Amino acid sequence: EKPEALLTRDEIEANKGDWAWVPHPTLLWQPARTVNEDAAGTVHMVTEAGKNIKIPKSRVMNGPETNGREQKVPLWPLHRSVLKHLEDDLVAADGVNEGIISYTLRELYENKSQIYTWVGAAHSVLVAVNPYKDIKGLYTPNQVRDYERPPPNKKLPPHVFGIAANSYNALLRDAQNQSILISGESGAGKTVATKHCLSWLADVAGSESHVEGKILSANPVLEAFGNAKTIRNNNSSRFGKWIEVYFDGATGGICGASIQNYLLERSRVVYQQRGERNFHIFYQMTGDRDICSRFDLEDASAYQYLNKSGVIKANDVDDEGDLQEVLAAFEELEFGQEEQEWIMATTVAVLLLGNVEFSPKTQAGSVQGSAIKNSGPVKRAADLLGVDPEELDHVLTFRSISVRGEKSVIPLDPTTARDSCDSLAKGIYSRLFDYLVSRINESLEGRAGKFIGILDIFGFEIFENNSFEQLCINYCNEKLQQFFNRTTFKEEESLYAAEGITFKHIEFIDNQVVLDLIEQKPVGILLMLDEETLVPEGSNEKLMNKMESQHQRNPKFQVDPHRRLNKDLSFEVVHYAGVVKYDAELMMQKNIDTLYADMYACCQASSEPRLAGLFPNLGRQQIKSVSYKFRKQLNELMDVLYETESRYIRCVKPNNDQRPDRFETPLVVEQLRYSGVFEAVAIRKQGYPFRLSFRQFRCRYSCINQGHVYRGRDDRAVCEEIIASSPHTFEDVQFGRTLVLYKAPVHKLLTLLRNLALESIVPICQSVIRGGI
Ligand code: AOV
Ligand code: MG
Repeated sequence: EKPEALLTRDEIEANKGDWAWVPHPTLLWQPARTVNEDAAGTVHMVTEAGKNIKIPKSRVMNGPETNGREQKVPLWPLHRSVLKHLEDDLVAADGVNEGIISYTLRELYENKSQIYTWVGAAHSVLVAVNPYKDIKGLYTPNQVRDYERPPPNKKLPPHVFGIAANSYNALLRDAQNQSILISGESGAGKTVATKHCLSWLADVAGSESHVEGKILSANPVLEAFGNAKTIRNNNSSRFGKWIEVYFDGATGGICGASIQNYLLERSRVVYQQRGERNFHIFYQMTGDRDICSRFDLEDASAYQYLNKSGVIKANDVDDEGDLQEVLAAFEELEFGQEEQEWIMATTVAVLLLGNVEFSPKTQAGSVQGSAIKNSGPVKRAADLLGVDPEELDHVLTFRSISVRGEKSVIPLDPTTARDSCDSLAKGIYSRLFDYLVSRINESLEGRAGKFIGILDIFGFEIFENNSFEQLCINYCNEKLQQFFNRTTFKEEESLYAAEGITFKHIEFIDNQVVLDLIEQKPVGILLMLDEETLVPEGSNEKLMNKMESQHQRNPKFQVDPHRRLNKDLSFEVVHYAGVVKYDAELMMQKNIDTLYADMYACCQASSEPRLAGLFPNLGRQQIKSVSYKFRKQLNELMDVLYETESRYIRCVKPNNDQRPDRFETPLVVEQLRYSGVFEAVAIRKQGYPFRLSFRQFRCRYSCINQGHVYRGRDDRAVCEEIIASSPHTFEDVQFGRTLVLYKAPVHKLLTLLRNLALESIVPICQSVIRGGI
């Protein structure tokens, strides 16, 4: 460990006056020093850059340290010296507040290209800032090896490999299942982090059967069918996933894996916002000559599902190269030739459904349903799907309904026919995606032994318009946040118990109230939605009224008092990460996952057994809503998670333009709030966030008692003496079984004393630090 840059005595002199974080227009916070306070109650301060500023005393609040949600702008105290040596660990930084945390991340990112930082000494929470560029030497085989076998005397920097390595070591040591929860906004780097974890595990653990190669091959397939260019990310995952990698307890090798997928964004098949694309696979296929001739495909611009958003070629997306990867992955995963053919044929059929045109059929002057204008796409799609073309034509233009047991057939007008054609396309595509996942799972050799699970799932979302999808996503994030808080706090308490020290019960924010609002039986929002979806006369408006009367006294649920007058169907939920306004306008429609019975039956009767298999016989009660299915999946996931030891990667994106070397502090701080980093730090801060082994403490701080000779003595005794013999009073230092534990004020004083000591004895101390004590 190299000695840190030190303050000179002059600098320390110049630092007289209390330092604090004060607001800054673009950086959010900047360090400034108090010069004096006038009689009118104004505090005069000087910023680091030498600028004079004045702040009304009423805005100067010294502490308390916040969880980042304080509305009033406090001045957080700091000592200037702490900025001179930035910590790898946000909890070890002086104090925990937006100022020091954003300053640390920004400095590390901009000046050292260091994108990873720990939150807490346990190295179970990692913040990763997306660099949007390749950082040389960060993921080399040497790096892989370092985290596998840390070289003695080398302190490894925070790294995504560190998270993977800690999980793997804990799995082997404790024979306990492990989890890595990766979160962050769209484009923050979750999927890249997932790949780094998987590739580290594949490299280090390996396997006898080479199953790790298959695990890595699953990715190109899932990304081709489940990722798309969005305005936020050129390779955005439009589904969530949980991957369990299984290990052989005896050899430590990988022996299998399984993947669970969540909430594919099926609406993208038929519609994309301007500037976005459909799923990658469509462009990969329409861009390949061989595939085009085999399936009689045209250029992407010929398809309605691809030519409406204005983008066909996406930057940084190599459709041709990626297709080759997909084909190679199919081979690796042992998908048969004929099976691959079927997957492509089904994908083409989906595209063709988008090109079916409906024209109105009039009878006696009024529209009486519709007729298909162009028979080409329907015939071709029917052929590819293995269904009867006339039957397909019929289910696209008519719907049978039963009224009091009487069956009848009603014609669909062109708009309704178009919509139901879209829902067929979405229904087939999303089932195809499920098929791919389950086939990949078959190929990954199933479950045996202990696992490391990796969750790559959508982070908290607040958009201008939020609907059913955001409600599901944010509900999921509430669940994960609760898990995070509960386990972080439990981990803290159990460490103190293991060290045998006394501590106060740790307080933490539990978001059960919001969770109840969403999921409690029978009146949680999602349950009321399901209920309304089931009743024949249900409507979004009735749902809104019911929710309002049910939850009007719930502080986490808010509606505009004038909403009925304005025919406004929106409500707000106070989430842990902020208030989100949801639009109930289309909630019911979005919650229904069933195709019209005729369409379902048509697909079920397909001569293609694989397609027919995607449409199994359903009992009536089995027809479940999207929300039902997601809640069930999520609760199963939570049950699994609570049985694991968990680690977290909080991915952060530094700007909204996917650009390197641009760190926008307010954007970063907002994401840290959403991801609960401040909360984690706050929980850890309540206890003893600073903890060093006796040996580490001794090496670091023996220099503060100059003249004392500790050679040949027990580490613990030396630590106790360092504290006891200092002329300063250290409040609240605890000596546990293996660690010295203390709080921020002690850390601050120790750092200051060490800096002063090192300054006067730098030459001696440097050699001491290098050689170890
Ligand atoms: P996401 O998974 O969090 O978004 P990705 O993992 O796809 O985000 O990352 C987005 C892009 O950021 C990648 O395509 C890379 O170009 C870049 N990137 C991310 N991490 C790194 C890294 N460690 N080094 C270099 N570049 C990186 V979404 O799936 O949209 O929520 O739904
Ligand atoms: Mg992703």
